[in-house]
Amino acid sequence: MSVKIKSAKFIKGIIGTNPILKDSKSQIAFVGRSNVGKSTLINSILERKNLVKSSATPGKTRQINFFLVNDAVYFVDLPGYGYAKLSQKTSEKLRKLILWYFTSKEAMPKLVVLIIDAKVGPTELDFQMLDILKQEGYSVLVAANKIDKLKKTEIKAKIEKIKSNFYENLLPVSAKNKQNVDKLRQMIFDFVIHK
Ligand SMILES: Nc1nc2c(ncn2[C@@H]2O[C@H](COP(=O)(O)OP(=O)(O)OP(=O)(O)O)[C@@H](O)[C@H]2O)c(=O)[nH]1
Ligand SMILES: [Mg+2]
Repeated sequence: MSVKIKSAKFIKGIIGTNPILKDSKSQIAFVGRSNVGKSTLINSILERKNLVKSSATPGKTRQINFFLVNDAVYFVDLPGYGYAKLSQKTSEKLRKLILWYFTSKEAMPKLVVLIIDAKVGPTELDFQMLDILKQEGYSVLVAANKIDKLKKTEIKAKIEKIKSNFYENLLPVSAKNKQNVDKLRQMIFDFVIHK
């Protein structure tokens, strides 16, 4: 049966240890390079236009934001990594915050959706992120976003290449034109329900 989003609301943004992490509800984490479309993709999955603030200026998400979906699971929007224009101090802070979320054993998301740019392909920082997620033993699903930027004829080859070089469990999507977003939503909820 297909999932319906009955409710989705912002609960809080955290920058360190917090009681919400002890909540029994599962967390689905969304992580990726700054500007890759994490916030836009969450809005598309949740069928909300502006629940999560997305922006043309990268580096805007500075906290780990928790959204409660169907009163059952948290969607967790993390700050992006790798945005060169932030001050050294700010980008180091964000890097540590992301690392803390995945390695402190306080959060332990049930599923991590690692978002990469389908046109750019996986970057060095994406490889590093994937290594950390694997080391920590998380279940990972990679979403290759912005496929609307690729020519129809090049999508297949590009995606196959990313699958073999980077990660097999990958779904090409477009948060902008909603391509495969229903499928991604379904994969996420099937995972939460069955695991
Ligand atoms: N063409 C295209 N643009 C997209 C897509 N998804 C997001 N964008 C655009 O990419 C830019 C960044 O989107 P965000 O959702 O704010 O990206 P983010 O990953 O949350 O960025 P940070 O919070 O800075 O880490 C915005 O201008 C979006 O409109 C997509 O599927 N296709
Ligand atoms: Mg964002």
